[in-house]
Amino acid sequence: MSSPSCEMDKDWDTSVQFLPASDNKKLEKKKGPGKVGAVIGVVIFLAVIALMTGLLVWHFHFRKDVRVKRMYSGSIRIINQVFEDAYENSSSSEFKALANQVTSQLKVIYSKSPQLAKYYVGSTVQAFSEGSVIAYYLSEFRVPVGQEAAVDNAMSSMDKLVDKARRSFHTPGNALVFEDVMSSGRAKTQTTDISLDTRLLSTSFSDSFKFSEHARTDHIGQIQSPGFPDSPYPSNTFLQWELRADPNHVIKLEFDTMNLEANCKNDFVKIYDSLVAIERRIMEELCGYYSPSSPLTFMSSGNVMLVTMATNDKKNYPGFRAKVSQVPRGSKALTCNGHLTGERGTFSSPNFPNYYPPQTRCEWSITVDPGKVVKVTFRKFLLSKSGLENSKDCWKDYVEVNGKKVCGEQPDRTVTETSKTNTMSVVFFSDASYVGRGFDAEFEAIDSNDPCPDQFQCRNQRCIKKELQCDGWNDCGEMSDELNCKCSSKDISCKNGLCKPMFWKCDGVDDCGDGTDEENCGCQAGQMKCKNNKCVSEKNQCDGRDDCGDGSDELNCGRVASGVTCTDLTYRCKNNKCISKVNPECDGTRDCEDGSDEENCDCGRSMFKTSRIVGGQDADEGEFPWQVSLHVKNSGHVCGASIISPRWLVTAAHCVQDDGRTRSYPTPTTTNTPTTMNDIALMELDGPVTYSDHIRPVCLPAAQHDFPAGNTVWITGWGATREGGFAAPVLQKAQVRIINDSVCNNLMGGQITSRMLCAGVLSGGIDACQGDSGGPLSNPSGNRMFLAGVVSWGDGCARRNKPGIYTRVTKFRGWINEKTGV
Ligand code: 4AZ
Repeated sequence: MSSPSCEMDKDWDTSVQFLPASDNKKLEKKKGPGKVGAVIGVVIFLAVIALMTGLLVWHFHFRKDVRVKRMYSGSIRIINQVFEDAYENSSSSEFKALANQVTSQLKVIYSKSPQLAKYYVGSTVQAFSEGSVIAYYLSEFRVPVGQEAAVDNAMSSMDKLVDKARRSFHTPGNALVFEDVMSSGRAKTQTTDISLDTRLLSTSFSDSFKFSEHARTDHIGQIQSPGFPDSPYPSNTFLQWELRADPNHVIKLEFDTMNLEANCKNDFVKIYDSLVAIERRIMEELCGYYSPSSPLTFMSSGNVMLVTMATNDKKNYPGFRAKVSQVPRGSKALTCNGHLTGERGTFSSPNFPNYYPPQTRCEWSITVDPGKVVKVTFRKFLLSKSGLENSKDCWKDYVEVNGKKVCGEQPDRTVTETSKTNTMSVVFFSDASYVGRGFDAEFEAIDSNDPCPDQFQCRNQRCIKKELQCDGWNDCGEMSDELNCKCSSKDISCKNGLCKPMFWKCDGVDDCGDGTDEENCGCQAGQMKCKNNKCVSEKNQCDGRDDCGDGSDELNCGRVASGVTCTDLTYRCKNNKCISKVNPECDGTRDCEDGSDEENCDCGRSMFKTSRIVGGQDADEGEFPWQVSLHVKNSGHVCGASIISPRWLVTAAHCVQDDGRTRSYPTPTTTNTPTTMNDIALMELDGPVTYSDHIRPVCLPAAQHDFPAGNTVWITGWGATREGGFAAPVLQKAQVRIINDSVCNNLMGGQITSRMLCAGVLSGGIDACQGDSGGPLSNPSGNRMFLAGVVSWGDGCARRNKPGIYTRVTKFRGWINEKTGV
């Protein structure tokens, strides 16, 4: 192999150029140096020297002074002071006197570290709380660029500095005695930035406010964002709420509304298990929308809590409101240790299904009859997701069963453990930051020789009904129930060894994964299949005659035939002539003579390039700009809808019917009694919306628009993320496929009409759910999205063999046009 330098030599050889003789003369001419040339040379030389000197002076003299502001927050326990009520008021003389003492002692502490002493600017005490007295402070440093890590390190060993200062003090009699120092220094395992949230440092807030609330036993306090509920919260503002409880109590913070901008980079609320914003003590960061029907309650570990809110540009969101109360330490909601016995039982993390408090350890010991073993199944497992990068280590919050740690969020009933003896211990641990909703578990005594009586045992120890083995569905979650199967006569034997239900054969979707179920579907060699399932000779295709009887053999024939006979499948131009192209509208090609297929095409596009729903993921901001959240006063989000024009929305009829429970619905234009039949409604807005990057209409399909089975479509919404579950705070998106009408009708017990459209993933797990109703089923076509359906109903959510049912928009295209002009 040749080395790079050899190759370069070779290149050099080939690139040498010899000047022609005429140029030689020119060179000789230039060679004659004039005086002017010499002067210019000297001037340039001096200029270069001066420039370099300047650079060196700047580098050594000034550059070292380029410093960055670094803020650290911390708390310190003062054990030789007794808390006084006046310490809660930062303008009291008692507060000021103690704060002065703390800051001057902090200065001494920082002077014990060379790195800190050099760059220290000053400290301010933010608050005090009981216990004996805890001081919460902010310290500012001006650190030369490049020295940040050294200062972070020094800060992370604050406790050692406090010791050093204590030992070397000529301690005056009245000096404060510090213990439990906690600065926002970097813990060894911590990966987040240790100084304050950089969003706070980079934003210039035009206003900042601080509020205090002391919870009392016989009183429920309330905090809320400014203006709530009558006006949107202010822009470019930083707010803090200091919450305190009596000694030996913890704080319960219960949000009844949380409705902020969806992007946490812009507006956010943070909850801390401290009185200062120490990132190591953050419990949760909230933004976006939380349904009032899903509980959002937090508990502190001590008797203080801090809520902060930061907003940037004006965006008009309502904000939040929360109740503040105190709960005695050791009360029933918080105790979690226990000895459990019996044949079966349940237990859950403290405060479930609400957020568990930080810094909690619980241990349950379960004992069943001798000779039996214990099996624990976690029905819900929702531990904090933070720190999951190293999920194997579970170094933050975890559950430990028989010495095996599990952490993060896990699907329902997928975490199960069986003991080897008749006892089992379960430990729950939450560390100092980030909390989750916790877990809910059941245990039972089982016979170790027959762990799944009359059932099939999966490799992951789950027990499933015997009938579910080899039925084409992945019931175990790891496919062990679908391996080594002999398919029954009711099944398709896929070449790859899987068995799939026979009704999936020839439905236009590759269910086996290897195409077996879509082979030999109907027509003989040399024939084509019409849309109405008739077989006609391939020679009849595009011969100008309707051989199928539904015109499907004359569609998409290369050149667009204009003025063809109009059928249910042809597109009708404005001039009433029909064309043979399938879905010609807004595809960028003018197909109608009058160009009407390309009119009104400013729709169905998001302005951003981007790469509740059950089984979905967060949508990007502006990805589905036609998605609307319909709110009912005091109940928040109830349904989805889609923008079709500046004045009109399409939603589901059942979203706007007044059933007596939910009041104040706007009067809609519905087609009929709003049941699952004709489940579509139009809503006219008071005034037109202004389109923006985040607000745009979806394309309405022509009445003849074809959405064939197998097409991939998007479902979006803020509905429940599992059947019977909670609404999603961030718009969810998921991809599903359109399902063949007759397959769907069989699956849904004959309830499907031609005005409905089915979409889903038949193996279950992805679907629209409660709260998604009225929202769009968006079908991508070219670079636009068309509104194929309106979320309508289903048999539960994401159940296998139970697709979601949508109102088929094409069937209502004429009605929509008649009512709205769109
Ligand atoms: C509902 O209740 C609902 N799985 C919407 C869609 C589906 C089920 C229920 C489809 O709004």
